[in-house]
Amino acid sequence: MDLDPVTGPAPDPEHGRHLLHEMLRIRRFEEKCVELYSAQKIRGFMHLYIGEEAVAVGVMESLEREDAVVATYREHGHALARGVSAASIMAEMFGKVEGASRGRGGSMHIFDATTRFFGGNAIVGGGLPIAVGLALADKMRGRARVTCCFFGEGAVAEGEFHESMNLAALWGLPVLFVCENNLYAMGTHIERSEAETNIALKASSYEMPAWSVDGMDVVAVEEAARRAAVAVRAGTGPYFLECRTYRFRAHSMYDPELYRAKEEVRMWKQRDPIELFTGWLQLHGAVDDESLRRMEEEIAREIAEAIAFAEAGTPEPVEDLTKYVYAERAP
Ligand SMILES: Cc1ncc(C[n+]2csc(CCOP(=O)(O)OP(=O)(O)O)c2C)c(N)n1
Repeated sequence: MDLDPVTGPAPDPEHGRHLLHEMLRIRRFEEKCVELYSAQKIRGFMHLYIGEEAVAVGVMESLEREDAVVATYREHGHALARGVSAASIMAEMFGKVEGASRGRGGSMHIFDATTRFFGGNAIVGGGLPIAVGLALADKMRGRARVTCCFFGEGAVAEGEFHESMNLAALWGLPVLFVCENNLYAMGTHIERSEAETNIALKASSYEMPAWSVDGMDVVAVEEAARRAAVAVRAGTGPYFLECRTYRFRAHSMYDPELYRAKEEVRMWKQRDPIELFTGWLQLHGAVDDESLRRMEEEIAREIAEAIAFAEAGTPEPVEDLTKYVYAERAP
């Protein structure tokens, strides 16, 4: 199956600026995270989403408040685009009680029930059965909701992927599967791990509509995701979207990146989703230097406030270490 020929209408200028703003927020937030990591304010593992912003931002536009989102350990972008506050994400990474997961999960385990953001999951493929379970609950209770599940192409090698595809299709569950195919699972190129590298084709063998889309083009992603979400909400069962993208940074903060050529990275950076979209908006007169400057200022302010909030927070007390391991008794 080839790239789905998405030819949707161009977004109106205001919507276009919103999409750009969201992508820039993620980019600038994570660039700041790199500094904070080097300063040891953020500890533990950290995986950046830089280069892949168009996927989370485009897909999130197709979702409603009542829908659920399940992501991976590379989820700062998904959380921000879903509406989890930058402050609670930053406080989480600082290990503070005020963080989304009380500072217990760190970068990889951001949860926020109010925005129905169900992780943040360190286990490759681990979010898939969770999403299927959430969708099963919606189906059993007759709620017309979508559960959107993001995962990398590395998850396709997991048994959980196949079990989840099978049950979602067999039971007609309302899941929007979004595979973020950035070609590499840590240092392993997809061609070294998959006999069939066409992921949408694999998914379609489970009897669900499956399409590939240019994951560097936020307009194309949004258009494809809207179509998918409408179908899922209408009760036709699961839908699969493969977004072809690329991470510009290393897998995590501890990766010397010896497995890919600098030239390949350079080539992909020419398709930077933010630069592509900014150029497109400029071409259509939707942004100019002044509006871009204001957008950057606004984002910088939001991030500075998030850092101040995280700095001022309280470290999770050691006495509480065993708390929440099991659910507290219901009142
Ligand atoms: C079940 C499991 N196996 C192995 C790992 C180690 N691991 C962490 S990230 C990763 C690669 C996953 O790649 P992909 O799913 O493509 O996501 P990406 O990092 O590219 O976003 C692996 C193998 C893990 N976390 N969980």
